[in-house]
This record gives sequence, C-alpha cells and structure tokens, in this order.
Amino acid sequence: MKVAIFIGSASDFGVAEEAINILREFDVLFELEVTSAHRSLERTLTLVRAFEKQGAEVFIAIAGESAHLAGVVASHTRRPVIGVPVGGSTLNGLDALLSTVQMPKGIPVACMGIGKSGAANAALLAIQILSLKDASLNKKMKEYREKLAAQVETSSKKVKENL
Ligand code: RP5
Repeated sequence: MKVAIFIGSASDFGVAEEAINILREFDVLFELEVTSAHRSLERTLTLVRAFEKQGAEVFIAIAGESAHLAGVVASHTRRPVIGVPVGGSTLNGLDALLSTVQMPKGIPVACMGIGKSGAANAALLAIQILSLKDASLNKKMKEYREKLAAQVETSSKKVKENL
C-alpha cells in the first residue's frame, strides 16, 4: 500500500471516489478508512501509525466543515499529507478550505481545492510524489498529461466546427 486515504465521515465518500478512481487508473495501491479527528481521535492516530508501518508514503485526508483531519494527521507523521476540503456545508466548504489551508507554521498540509476536483488532484499530487522514486509511474503521469493536452486540441476543433 502506497497511499492512505482518510475520510472524516462516510458522507465524504462521494468526494473520495474521485481520488480512488485516479489511483486505480494508475494502479497505485491504497487503503481507505473513515476516521474523524474529533469523533475518533485515538482511532485516527492508531491508523496513522499502522499505515506508516504498512508502507504508506503519502496520506490524503478528506473532511468537511471545521476540518482538522488533515492537520491532525500531519502533526502525527512526517510523510506528506494532502488535505481535501469537502463542500456542501452551511458555508459551502469555505469553512473546510480555510481550516485545511491555514495550517500554522511548522506542520504543513498540501491543501487542494474544494470537493471532487480537489480529491482528483490530491490523487494526482500523491502520484507525482511517488513518481519521484518510480520511473514507470512517472511515465504513466507523462502519458496522462499528454492525453489531457490531446483532449484540449480535440475540444478546440469541435468548438471551431460550430463557429
Ligand atoms: C466532518 O463533518 C466530516 O468530514 C464531514 O464532511 C462533516 C459532516 O459529517 P457527518 O455529519 O455527515 O458525519 O467531520
């Protein structure tokens, strides 16, 4: 297992699926657990230690509202932690964004955008981190980027056909 994903609640799973899809596309092994920084702190800390032992090189923490899951995970590991704020709250995810991005100096969290795009980007960033030591993963990422660029060209042609 290379990537550990924590979601603060089962209600965050729809967002986490975006990260899972990307990790599967790149054949990156991951584990996912529902665990909360405030509802199940001890479980969260136990899981961080267990996943480190199992070889997790990057942690992804996905949570909403006053989201401190990523920060708590980051304070208990020196491996990179990527935080994904979940939308849909009273403040539409702005609460989670600010509490994830505004980590006090010393314990960094790489904060993604709110919601599904943020979760997909979290997986891509995790893969880029793993790619530093994995040439075949690096090659897959290069091909992924080339595919994105080709899609832009295709969509440009389609748009121009309708001018
Ligand atoms: C956070 O509170 C979770 O990450 C979730 O996004 C939010 C709401 O949780 P539930 O009330 O749906 O369990 O801890």
